[in-house]
Amino acid sequence: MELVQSFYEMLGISGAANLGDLWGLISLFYLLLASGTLVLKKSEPQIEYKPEEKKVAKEKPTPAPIPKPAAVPVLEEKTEEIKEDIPERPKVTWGERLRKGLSQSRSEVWGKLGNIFTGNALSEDSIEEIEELLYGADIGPGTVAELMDELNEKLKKEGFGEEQFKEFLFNFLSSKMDGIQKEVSKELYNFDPANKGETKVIMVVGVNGAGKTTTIGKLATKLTGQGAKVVVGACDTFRAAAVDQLEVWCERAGAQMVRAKEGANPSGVGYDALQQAINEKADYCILDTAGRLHTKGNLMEELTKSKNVLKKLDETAPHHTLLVIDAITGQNALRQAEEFNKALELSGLIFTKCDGSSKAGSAIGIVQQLKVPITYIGVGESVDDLDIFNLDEYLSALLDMTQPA
Ligand SMILES: Nc1nc2c(ncn2[C@@H]2O[C@H](COP(=O)(O)OP(=O)(O)OP(=O)(O)O)[C@@H](O)[C@H]2O)c(=O)[nH]1
Ligand SMILES: [Mg+2]
Repeated sequence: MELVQSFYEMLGISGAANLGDLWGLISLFYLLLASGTLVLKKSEPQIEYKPEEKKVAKEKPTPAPIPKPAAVPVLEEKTEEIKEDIPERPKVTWGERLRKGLSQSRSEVWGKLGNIFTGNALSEDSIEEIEELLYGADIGPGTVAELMDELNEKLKKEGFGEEQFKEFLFNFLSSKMDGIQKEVSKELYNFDPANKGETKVIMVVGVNGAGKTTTIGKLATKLTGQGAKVVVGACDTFRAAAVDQLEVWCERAGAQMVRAKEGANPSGVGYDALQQAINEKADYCILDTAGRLHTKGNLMEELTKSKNVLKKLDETAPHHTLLVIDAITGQNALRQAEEFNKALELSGLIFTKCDGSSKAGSAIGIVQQLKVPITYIGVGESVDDLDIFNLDEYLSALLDMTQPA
């Protein structure tokens, strides 16, 4: 109180100080103190942004939480589910390739034959149409005459429609080839490991461009795929490109290739290839010969010589002499086959390009005439477009029937 009174005197205020004045003064003091603190706080510098702190935070990211072990099986289950959902690309089967390949032959001849049957009795004109189509199908005039005789008998029967006609054709054509087709040696397409190292020689012949080299490439691939060791002789010494083409196929197939020594003749290459195959205990020795016209006597003689020279190394060689025929050749194919057979005693035929516009009938005619079976059939240029010739499969694809069980 005395302090208040002396404060009054200092300021020249008259009158005695009381308790209210004291409290008023204390309140004023606190008010001044509070506002002073506020002013001081406002004038304080702001805390600066420290980039270092941020950098540190960037370099050391918060580690990802360790997954709980319990979550692992759940993840695996999910993966399996996804795998199951992805559809596998369907593989084109041989049967499908064959049917597709023969589609032109079907639409141009064999399908047309079926369409003639409408359910009613056939007119004379329709029967003539059938005969004409068959002549055009290259099955040979003798076979057509025989077929027509049998067909005329069948036509007299009630209810002989398209289905019965197809069945009749199937049985007729099959009976012409069946016995001969049974003679195909299995070793041509089935490598038997029990015969490992017993070199089988396959000599491949034919006119120019028939498909010999391509077929050899496909065949070598089939055999090496079964674990066989294959040596291929490049006996086409006329064209350098022929050797290059064969080399590409051999590399793909994993087969060895023997090429000509300088100045060597084709029979020399065949001899060298067989020698190498025997030395290396190869399972197959396949010889690719140069294409030639069956009418060129000297070239046909050269083939006979090439075949005979192999006997110096193995008197049973060649074990198979296969003629490659371009299916589109038609009736001329029979002439070719006859000449090659005369010179070489063919053991088998290979029909190539059956995916083209062939009438497909020449195959039937040649087998019947020469009594030589078809071993392989080619329906395209890719490696999978060659397979064993199966008569039932071939005829049902040609006639668009389901294959008999
Ligand atoms: N569409 C089709 N083409 C084929 C088939 N087989 C072979 N070819 C093709 O026919 C052509 C001739 O085939 P090559 O294998 O060179 O015939 P080649 O008999 O060795 O010929 P040369 O050695 O000249 O006598 C090539 O373009 C092959 O791709 C087949 O089955 N279908
Ligand atoms: Mg060739």
